[in-house]
Amino acid sequence: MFPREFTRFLLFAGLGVLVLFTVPGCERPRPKKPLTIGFAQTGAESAWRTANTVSMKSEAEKRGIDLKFSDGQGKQENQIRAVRSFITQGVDAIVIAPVVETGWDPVLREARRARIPVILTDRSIQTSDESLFSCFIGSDFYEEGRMAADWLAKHTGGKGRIVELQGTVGSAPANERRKAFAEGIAKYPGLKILDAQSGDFRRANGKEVMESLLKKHGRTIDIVYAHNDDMALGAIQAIEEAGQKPGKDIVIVSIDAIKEAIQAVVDGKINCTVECNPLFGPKVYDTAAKLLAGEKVPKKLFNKDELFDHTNAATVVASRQY
Ligand code: GYE
Repeated sequence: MFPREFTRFLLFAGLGVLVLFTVPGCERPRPKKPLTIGFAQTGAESAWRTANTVSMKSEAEKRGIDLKFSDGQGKQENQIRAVRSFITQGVDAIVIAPVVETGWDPVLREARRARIPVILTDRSIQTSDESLFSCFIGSDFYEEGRMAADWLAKHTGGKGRIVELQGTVGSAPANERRKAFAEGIAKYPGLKILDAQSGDFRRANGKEVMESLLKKHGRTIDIVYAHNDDMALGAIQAIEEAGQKPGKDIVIVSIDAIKEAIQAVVDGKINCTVECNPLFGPKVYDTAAKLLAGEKVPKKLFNKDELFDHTNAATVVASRQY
C-alpha cells in the first residue's frame, strides 16, 4: 500500500498531464510548416529577368519559404508543365510570370480545381475569366510606353524616323509597350515609325536586328525605341560598328532602367530609359501570405516606375541595385 500523500501526488500529477494534453493552448508549440510556393519564371532572357529571379529567390530564403523554382526557357509549354507539377506536389500557392498573354485558361482551371491560389507576376494574361487568378503584381506597361513617347515628343520637337525593337512576340510587355507608344506619338505627325522587329528582349537579337535595320534603312534612322535595355544595348553596339554615334546621331529610348543602361545614359549613349522595377519578391510573398490567410488583396498591384535621362541618371547610378 502507498502512503496517502503519495497516492494523492500520483492523482494530481496524472490530472496535470491530462490537462496539458487536452486544454487547447497547453500543447507543446509545434514548429510551423514552411510555406511552399511554386514559381514558373519565363526564363533568363535579360538582366531585368535575372534581377527578378534573384529578388524572388533571396526573399524566399529570408522568409523560410520553400520555393520551387522553374525556368521556362522562354517557352509557354515549359511553364504549363511546371504549373502542373506544382499542382501535383500540392504547393500552397503558385506564382507565374507568363511568357505570353494567351493560352492559360486550362491550366489555371486545374489549379482552381486543386484549390491552389495563383498570383500572376510581371506579365498579365488575356483570359475570358479573370477569377482564374487571384491577382496581378507588376508594372504598368502602358504607362511605360506612354512615358517613352512623351519624352521623345518633348526632346525631338515631335520629329524623327523611328525603328522599334520589340520584345517577345505575344508577350504583354511587347504588346502594351507597342500600343501605348504608338498612341503616344500619334499626336505628333512628324514622329513616324519606319520599321519594327522583335528582338525577343535579348541583347544578341537586339544587335542583330539593328544591324539588319541599319543595312535596310541606311542613315535615315533618327530614333531607336527599344522595348527593353538589353536590346537597346545590343543596338548600340550595332550602331557603333556601323560608324555612328548612339545617343547623338541616333536617339535611343528604352525601358527597364537596369544599372548598365543608366550608366549608358550618363555616358550619353542612351538618351532615356523608363524604369520597370523587377524587385518585387517581398510584395509577392506578402500577398501570398494574405491570400492564404483568407484576406482580400487588390486584383492589380502596380509598381511605381520613374524615368531616367541626362537630368537625373548620374545621381542614381551608383546606388542602383540591378
Ligand atoms: O522589360 C524585359 C524582360 O516582362 C517586364 O521582360 C518584363 C520584361 C522586361 O525580359 O527586360
